[in-house]
Amino acid sequence: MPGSFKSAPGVLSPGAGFVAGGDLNSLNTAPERPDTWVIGDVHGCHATLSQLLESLHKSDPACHFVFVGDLVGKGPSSLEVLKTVHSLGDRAEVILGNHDLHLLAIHAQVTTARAGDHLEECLQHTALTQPEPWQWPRWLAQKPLALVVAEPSGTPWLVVHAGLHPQWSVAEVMTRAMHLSQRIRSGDWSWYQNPNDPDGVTAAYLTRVRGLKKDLSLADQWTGALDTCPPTVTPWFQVEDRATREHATITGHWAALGLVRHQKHVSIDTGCVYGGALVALSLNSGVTRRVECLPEDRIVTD
Ligand SMILES: [Mn+2]
Repeated sequence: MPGSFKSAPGVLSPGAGFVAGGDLNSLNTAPERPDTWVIGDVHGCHATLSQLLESLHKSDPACHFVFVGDLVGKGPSSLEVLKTVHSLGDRAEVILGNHDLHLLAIHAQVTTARAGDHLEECLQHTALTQPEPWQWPRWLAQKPLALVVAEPSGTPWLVVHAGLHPQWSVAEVMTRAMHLSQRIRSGDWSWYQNPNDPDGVTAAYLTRVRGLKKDLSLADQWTGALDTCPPTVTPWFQVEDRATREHATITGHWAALGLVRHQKHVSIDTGCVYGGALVALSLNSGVTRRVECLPEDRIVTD
């Protein structure tokens, strides 16, 4: 298919041009080539996602999508989100987030659901549909933890869910992500939440990092906006001499941050499930589309 983008694992060649470091504020125009839209944390907000996809389809019927992770968890309709993204076939790629890993880990019986996960439908679906041909665990477990969106005429984008260890190069990120993926696909979960396992360290940075302490360990307690940053903590993307600072990167995960650009990094989680919005970033033009959270998707407090 035109614009089909399968190549080496973890590398996406969408056939869609983009300007690395494009202007977020520039006006959108009808694309000459199919675009690739990077979509923020969906968190089970199916109604809002459907509206965003419909809007993008309308203006660019052949576009591709990269989901920045956390398709599931918190919101009301995680199973419907998985089904919808799966139905996009090879027009969509998904990066695993911490909540996606949590769902897979519950399914693998290495952890249990927490209050507020709202993953019951997903877990029931697996039990009820065997041996149906499509089951989300097998599909989700194949998804990468890091993706390079390559385009011959531009600088590639690196997409991960949360962020990067400041000392890791792009090559090291991809190697680490690939190694962790192999363990997930083989059903080995002994690394999960294990800081003494190198793959557990990879998962911690790629899917959970926000702030870093001076020794570059995770400052897990801080999840707030930039102006609430404790004096001993630095946001991962602001660490001086970060190995990937010259590389265009996109992440989600950090709802309190909102849509933020720092040098060549763009953060696109605008907290849909908390009543914010779901955002899509165009790799062609750098413009964003946003759909405000629909009432049926708002987080249910329990
Ligand atoms: Mn997350």
